[in-house]
Amino acid sequence: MARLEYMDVYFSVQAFQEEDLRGKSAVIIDVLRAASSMVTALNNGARKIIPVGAMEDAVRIAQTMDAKDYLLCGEQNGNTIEGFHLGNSPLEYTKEVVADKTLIINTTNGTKAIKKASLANKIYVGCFLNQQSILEGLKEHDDDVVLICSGWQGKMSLEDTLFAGSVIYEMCEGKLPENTKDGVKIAFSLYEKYKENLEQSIGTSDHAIRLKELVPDGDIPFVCQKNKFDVLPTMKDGILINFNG
Ligand code: 3SL
Repeated sequence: MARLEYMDVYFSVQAFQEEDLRGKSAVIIDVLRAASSMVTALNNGARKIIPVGAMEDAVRIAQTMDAKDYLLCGEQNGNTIEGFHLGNSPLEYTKEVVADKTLIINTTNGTKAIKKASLANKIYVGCFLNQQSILEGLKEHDDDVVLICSGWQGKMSLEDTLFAGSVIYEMCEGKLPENTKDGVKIAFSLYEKYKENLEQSIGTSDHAIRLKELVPDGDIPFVCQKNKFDVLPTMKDGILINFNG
């Protein structure tokens, strides 16, 4: 069982070094929207996901595969990348589109956080949609845990911090012990403040405002749903699979 006093929260991809994660378990959080899209895709039958840190890597990996087996996915500045099959809205990742496919995904912050976490013992991908599966996964081992908020280009983001806070809140049943790290206290306190109005507060976050002109209206309410999918995206040899699948 992961213990709260050894847990920490990093608030952006740039807030940690690869070495910080050695021997620990990491939960990569990107509520808007990479984690939400990956969790939805795995729930809807995607065979596996290959997260990449750069567009060229996505194209290079695709060239080694049969065209019928993969989809190139992701975003650049919130928009679908030219020549890619799917953007980064979880609403695009339906059964009809993703079942049995390998998804090669490149996003601005989320996939970079996953790649940077490569020294961690275990790497999970989490968001509100699979919160309960993350909590169950963290009960399975004694590793120290870091919750990594992808944020936006080095800045913290409200929605990722709220999810980190929500995980912490559930782990301590709403009563945070004093002997926790600053990051844990910050995320917990923020969640306590906004927990009754999650969708509204995320809907007015910097990231949501930035996305307003670019993405379907349904993205925000969709990503705010808790425990919609029993999916535990787990990295194995550079590939994300559903550990619960
Ligand atoms: O930064 C990311 O990884 C994306 O999830 C950002 S966006 O919401 O698709 O713009």
